[in-house]
Amino acid sequence: MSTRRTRTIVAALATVLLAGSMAACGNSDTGGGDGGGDGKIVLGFSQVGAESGWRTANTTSIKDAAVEAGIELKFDDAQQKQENQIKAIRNFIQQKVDVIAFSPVVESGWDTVLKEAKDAGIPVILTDRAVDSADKTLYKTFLGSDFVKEGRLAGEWLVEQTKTAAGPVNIVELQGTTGSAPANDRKEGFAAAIAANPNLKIVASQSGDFKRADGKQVMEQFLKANPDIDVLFAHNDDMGLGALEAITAAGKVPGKDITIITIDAVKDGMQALADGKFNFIAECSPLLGPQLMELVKKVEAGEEVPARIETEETTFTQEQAREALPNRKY
Ligand code: GZL
Repeated sequence: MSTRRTRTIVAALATVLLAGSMAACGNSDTGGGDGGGDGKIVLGFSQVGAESGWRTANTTSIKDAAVEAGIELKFDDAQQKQENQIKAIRNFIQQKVDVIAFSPVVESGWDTVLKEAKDAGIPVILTDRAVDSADKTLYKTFLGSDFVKEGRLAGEWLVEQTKTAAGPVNIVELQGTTGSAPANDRKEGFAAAIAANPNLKIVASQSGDFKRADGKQVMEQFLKANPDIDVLFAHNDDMGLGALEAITAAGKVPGKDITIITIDAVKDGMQALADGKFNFIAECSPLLGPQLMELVKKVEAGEEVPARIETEETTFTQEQAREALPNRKY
């Protein structure tokens, strides 16, 4: 075989191997993957995972908005592991993307990799969840909800609903992912709202990791250990929906024997609320894609952006859920 032909085959093999190694770096969808050679802005996005209906809707919003905005999206699903997010961010730095955005699965442990992005001259946008870094120059802005407020609204509704209750009101709490901003902040907001009412007692509180199956499992434990549960406060709809199964299996009527308060307002949660199985939901909108893409264009162009952009959202009672359901986008 001629040397030229051998060289051609070797070069082809090397290209295939290189492409394979890039794809093997994680659960990444590298979009066009041409590094923006066509003049498009290239955004590297590290997503928490696919743990809940909220997260699925958030991913759809981001992917659709990138297409709409003409932005090349390199998307990585970290499967709820911080080490995967750090790996993905380092990958994006190596690929010299224009902007990095991510939803940090937990609040702590980001300074080193965010400093690497800063040293590489790549702006970072926090999306959905925040980090506890003291150095605010490590990211350009934080786009997302006020989770303390969501927890407070949930607590305030319960205070209003129980102000004529005679005896103790026993509450169990399904927390979100341990160490995550939404779990920490929702817990803080709810506790602060009920603090002035000593009859409102949190008798058990444990993480269900924002997942339906874990919510069911932990609720089963709560029911075994606490015969008189009056209220469930779940940090998201998915854990509340899992808990519904455990409550029903225990022969109790959700929404009546046990009042259920959740956060998110995804379609399945709103349906449970409309059906009377949930009693109140504080909304947490996942539809961050369009705002994120506008911010990406601004920071890429070197424009100033606000340090904090808070998502607008509301709350729902059973009646309001029945009215809102037909028009819900997620
Ligand atoms: C909140 C988001 C949370 C949702 C959960 O902005 O980070 O993570 O409340 C999701 O449903 O898993």
